[in-house]
Amino acid sequence: MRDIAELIDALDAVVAGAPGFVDEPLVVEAEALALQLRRRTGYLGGTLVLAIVGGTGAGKSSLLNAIAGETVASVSDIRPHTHEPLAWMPESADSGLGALLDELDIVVRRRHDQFETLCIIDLPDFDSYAQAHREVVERLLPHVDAVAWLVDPVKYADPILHSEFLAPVSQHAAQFIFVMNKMDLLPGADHGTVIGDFQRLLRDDGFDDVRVIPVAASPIVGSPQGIVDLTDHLRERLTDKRVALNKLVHEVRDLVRRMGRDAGVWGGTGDAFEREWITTRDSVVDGLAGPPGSSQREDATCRLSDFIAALAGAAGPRGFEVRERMPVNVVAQVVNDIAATAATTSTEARRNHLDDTIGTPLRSWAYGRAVFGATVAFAGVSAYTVEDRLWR
Ligand SMILES: Nc1nc2c(ncn2[C@@H]2O[C@H](COP(=O)(O)OP(=O)(O)OP(=O)(O)O)[C@@H](O)[C@H]2O)c(=O)[nH]1
Ligand SMILES: [Mg+2]
Repeated sequence: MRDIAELIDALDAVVAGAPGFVDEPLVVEAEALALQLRRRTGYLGGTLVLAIVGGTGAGKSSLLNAIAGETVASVSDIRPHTHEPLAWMPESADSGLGALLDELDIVVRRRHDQFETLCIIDLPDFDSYAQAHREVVERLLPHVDAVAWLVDPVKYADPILHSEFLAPVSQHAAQFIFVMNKMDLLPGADHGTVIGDFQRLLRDDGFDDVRVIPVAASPIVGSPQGIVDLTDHLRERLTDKRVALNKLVHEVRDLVRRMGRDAGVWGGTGDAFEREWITTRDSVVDGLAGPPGSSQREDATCRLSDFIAALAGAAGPRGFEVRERMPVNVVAQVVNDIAATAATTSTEARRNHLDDTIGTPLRSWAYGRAVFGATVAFAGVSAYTVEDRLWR
């Protein structure tokens, strides 16, 4: 179990195996939860995946380098520069992250051990303002946790940027982080005005209460500025993400537990069945060979009904299913038949008869439940594992 995607698979397996074992409303609830988990946008794992997007020359590669504290991505004055997307990913990332990058066709990957829960994707400039630009972002949105939209103090107000790219994706506002780079090009006194103006334009685009983080990823003079504010913000987002995922994992665990309880699979019906049944069957057949009315026969009958009662008891709320499969009159009929033929048939034949009439139907019930029990147990263990990894 490496990440939440696998937990969802485990939940799906429980949902698939549940009909017939679990009450319908619980199955419906589990289906809805699995769907909710699958529809959740963002990367389903304990790492925050951030894509940096923005026009060519905004400083996307420079920003990644500033966060990394070293040159990870190549930077140039020649536009456009980055031609291939690049992922800066934790050394210890879960396997799901590699699968995500495969899915996004991101081949260039730089490993790091600095910020072990952060993966940053530096994207090439997509021929600014072409339809393709927005499509790339829209394709990314369901897979990444956040998109950092990078602008600079010169181009932030470009009407096409707002009408063509930002306004159409404003329904995803929660996933966006706006970063204004190259703040060193502005006099300090103008910082507030320019940031405020950008925020106003974003509000008009449909991004309410949006925060703009000012940075200078590669200032002409001095070292990068504002990077700590940005990384602090990313850490907060990661915490929020983990809390939200944790809540979902808890819901999965609780639901799986309720399904297991409803199905009676915690009672351990299954593996013990064979051993118990063989002993019961043989002693019942032997006992029923005793003389009519003898205590031997009575004991044998009791042993058989005790076996059925124990199975029903272990199934908890589903015990009635055992009674339905094996009504008292059917059991009485089988007992009579075996007793009546004791003198004329072999022990083997009578054992086979008891197997066919009582053992086999109960066995299929108990084994089906045991298989479902294993599925439930796997999902339960998966939920614990994911929770553990989420906070590690
Ligand atoms: N003055 C100043 N220049 C910066 C800053 N950040 C980046 N630059 C410069 O802006 C230019 C473009 O930077 P890149 O990081 O290559 O920009 P990019 O967005 O990755 O560009 P593409 O790969 O073409 O999409 C480079 O010359 C950087 O040195 C900054 O904070 N201040
Ligand atoms: Mg670049």
